[in-house]
Amino acid sequence: MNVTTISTTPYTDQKPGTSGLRKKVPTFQQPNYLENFVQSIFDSLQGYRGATLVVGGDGRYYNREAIQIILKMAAANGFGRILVGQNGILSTPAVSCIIRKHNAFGGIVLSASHNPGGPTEDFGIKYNIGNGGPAPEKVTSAIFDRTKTLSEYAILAAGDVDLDRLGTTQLGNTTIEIVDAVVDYAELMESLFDFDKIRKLLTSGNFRMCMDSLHAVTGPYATAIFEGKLGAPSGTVQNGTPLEDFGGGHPDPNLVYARDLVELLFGDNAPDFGAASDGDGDRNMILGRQFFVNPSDSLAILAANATLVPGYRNGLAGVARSMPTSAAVDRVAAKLGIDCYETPTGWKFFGNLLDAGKATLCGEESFGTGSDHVREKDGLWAVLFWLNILAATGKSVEEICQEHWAAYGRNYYSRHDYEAVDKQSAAELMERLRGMLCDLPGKEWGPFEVEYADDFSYTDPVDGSVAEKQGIRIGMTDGSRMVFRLSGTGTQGATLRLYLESFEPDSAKHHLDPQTALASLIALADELAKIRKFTGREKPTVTT
Ligand code: VG1
Ligand code: CO
Repeated sequence: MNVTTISTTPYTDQKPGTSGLRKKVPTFQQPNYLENFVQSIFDSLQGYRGATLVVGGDGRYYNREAIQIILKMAAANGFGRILVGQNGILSTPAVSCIIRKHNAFGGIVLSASHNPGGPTEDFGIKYNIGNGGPAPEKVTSAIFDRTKTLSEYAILAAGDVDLDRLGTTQLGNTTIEIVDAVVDYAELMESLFDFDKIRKLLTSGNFRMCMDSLHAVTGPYATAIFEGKLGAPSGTVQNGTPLEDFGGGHPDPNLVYARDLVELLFGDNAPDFGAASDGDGDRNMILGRQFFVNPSDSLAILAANATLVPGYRNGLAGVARSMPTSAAVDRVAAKLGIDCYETPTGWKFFGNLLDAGKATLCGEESFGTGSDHVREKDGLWAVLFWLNILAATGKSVEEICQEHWAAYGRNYYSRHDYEAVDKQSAAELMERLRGMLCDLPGKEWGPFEVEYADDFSYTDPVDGSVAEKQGIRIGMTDGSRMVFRLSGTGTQGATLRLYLESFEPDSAKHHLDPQTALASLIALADELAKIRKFTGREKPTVTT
C-alpha cells in the first residue's frame, strides 16, 4: 500500500459552526485546506481501524473532488470499508440511515445545505458519529483543536475511484463499496408510513401534489418514492436532477427561495399539496392549496397526529424543539402528558435525547423536522408524514391546520433574517442587548411587560454537557417572545436572526397574516435592539 505523509501547516479558521465547517469553495480549494480538516477529524477519533465509514454529499460543486480526497485519506488512515453513495450522492438523512443500518463507525457528509453552490459559492463538510447523528460539541471542539496543531496528513497515492458504477473496489487495504443512494432510505420510509393509504390518495385522481427538489439532492429519492413506489404521475417531482449549482438558485425551501412552488400553490387551479426540500435533503416546506404551514406548527401537528402513522402508532416518548422554535409543540406535549425539551439551535443537540428514548419527534423553526428513525432532520420523511395524515383523515392541509389552532390556540410566528451584514456591527448589537438583559424584566411597553430576559444556556439532561450563549430571549408576560441569534452557518459577514412569537387562544383571531399579528412586537424588537441602525438595513433579507 502506497501511503504518503504530507507535511502541512494549520489554518486558523476551521471551527465547525451549527452544522459542520462551511466556507466558500475557493477557501476549500486552498492547498491542503480540506485535507487538514479531514485529518483533524480522523485524529480526534479513536478505534476506527478496520471499521466502516459512510461518505456522500449533496452533489454540489466540488463534491466529487472532495470525495476522492476523503477516500484516499480514509484508506491511508486505516478504515476497513467505505460506503459511498453512487455518483457521490447521499442526502443527509440517508447518510444517517446508512450509518445506522450498516453499523458504521461514522460518516462524512459534504454539503452546505441550503446555501447556494458553484465555483464561488458554498461548500461544507460535517462528521457524523456512530448513532448516525451530527458530532456533538465535544467532538467538534476536539476536531477544531486538532486543526490548530496539525503538521501532517496521510493519503494514499492511487488513482480515482469510479463513483458512478455500483459495486466493490479496493483502495489499498480498504474496500470501497459504491452503493445505491436511495434503496436503504426508501425501505426505511416504507417501514414507517402507510404506503398503501398514501398510494390510494395519490392515484385517486382527485388529489394532486407537487414536490420541488430545487435541483438538489432529494430529486432521486423523491422520484423513486413518490413516482415509483407511491404511483404519483410522472412530473410530480420538479427540478429532480441534482445540479452542481442547483440551477443557480438557493436550495432553501422557504417562501422566498422556493418561489416557483409557492406561485404554483398560490395560483389558479393549484394542487392540493406542495413540498420542497433543501440542498442536502434534511429540510422541508409544506404547502396546502393557497396555504403555508409554518414549520413550528408543522412539528406540533405531526406530534398531535402521530398515532395515525404506523411507525408512531404507539405514541411518542417525548418531543423536543430548538429554543427559537415556537411553543406550539409544547401545548401538544402538555395535552399528551409527555415531556417537551428545549435545546439550542442545531440538530446535534437532539442526538442524546433520541438515543436515550426521551424524545421521539424533534423539530426546528428552520424547516427541519425529524424523529428517532435516524439522527438527522429529514425532509422527505416530513412530506410523507403529512401525506400519511392527509390520507388517513381525508382532510386538506388547511383544515388540519385550522382545526389544530382551534384545539390548541395559535402561536403566531415569524423569523426575520438580516443576511450578510457587517460582522462587527452584528456583534455590537448582540453585546449591547446582552448588557441590557438584567434591567429588562418588569419593563413595560404598551401591551407588553417583560417577564424574563436572558442568554439561553442548555444543560444536556443525558450527559450534563453545557452550551452557553445560545441566543438572547426576551419573553413577555402574555407569552409573546423575541429571540436574537447570530447564524452559525453563514459564510459571508454575519446573519442576524430575529425570531418572533405570540400566542392567540381565540379562534376568531386565527386568520391574520403573522406579520400583522406580530406588528407591535416587531416594532418593539427594532426599538430595543436598534436593528436598523446596527445592520444598516431597512428590512430583513428573508422573512418566513
Ligand atoms: C441554521 C438553522 C438551524 C439548522 C442549521 C443547519 O443554523 O437556523 O436551525 O439546524 O441551519 O441546517 P444557523 O446557525 O444558521 O441559524 V442545515 O439544513 O444547514 O443542515
Ligand atoms: Co440542510
